[in-house]
Amino acid sequence: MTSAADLLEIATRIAREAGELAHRRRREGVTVAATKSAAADIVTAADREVEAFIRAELARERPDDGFFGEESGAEEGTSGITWVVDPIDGTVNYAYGIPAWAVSIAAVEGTAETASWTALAGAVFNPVTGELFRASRGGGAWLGDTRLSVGEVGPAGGLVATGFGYNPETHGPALAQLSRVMPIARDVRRIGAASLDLASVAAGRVDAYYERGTQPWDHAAGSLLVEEAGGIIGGAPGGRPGNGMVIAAGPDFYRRLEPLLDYER
Ligand code: LIP
Repeated sequence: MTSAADLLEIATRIAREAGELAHRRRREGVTVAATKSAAADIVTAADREVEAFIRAELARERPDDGFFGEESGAEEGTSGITWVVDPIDGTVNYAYGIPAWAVSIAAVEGTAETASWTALAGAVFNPVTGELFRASRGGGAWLGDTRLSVGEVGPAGGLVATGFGYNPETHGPALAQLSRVMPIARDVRRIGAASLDLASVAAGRVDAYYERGTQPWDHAAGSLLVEEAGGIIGGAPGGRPGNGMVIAAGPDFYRRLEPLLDYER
């Protein structure tokens, strides 16, 4: 049985190498290879190349594990461990040259597709800033030598990060929801990469993050960062972030934020 620390070592090495590859490709120019759910929902050639690199590295190091990636889909393994991968989270930022995108790699126990999983190790690497956030279950969340912990929210309210998916039908309800959150918010941020939103909660750079419609590859690694930094992760279904809503905050602010959000409890 491999320890969470061993899985984390693999995740961090591959995240770093994959991030450097994505960063090199960014400097050479961005090629939009396809669109997905909407014209704004793009896939670049680098998304595909970087995911193929990560998949090949994992297959070499951990041939019995499953894989679940944003660009190339799922493959069952036999070990009970699945790697949940977003090669470039924040692809729109990547395409525009906004330095907020990251490689997100998590090792989870269970089947990621059904959201019935427990993350054991996670790495989120932003190659532009050089920051590599990492966590293993029971081993804490870290940025370099600094152990991360969620922030304390003062009387000015919490700094709240959120996101809006690509489906225009969800935008009206999302804005209505945001207007309910504003009274408890110091201000609102839209960072544009769910993994970095979650890393920011873990690091106390924002006090909360919520978004509807994120996928396991967007939040698997970041959710573990938040939990290991003393925060709460919630949403549907069953309190685990699924395809519905992901909510992340320190315990006190979570209790204030969660009742304001619309999702199937
Ligand atoms: C994106 C997220 C972003 C969210 C988008 C999308 P991608 O991931 O991180 O925060 O609002 O809907 O899922 O597609 O860039 O990997």
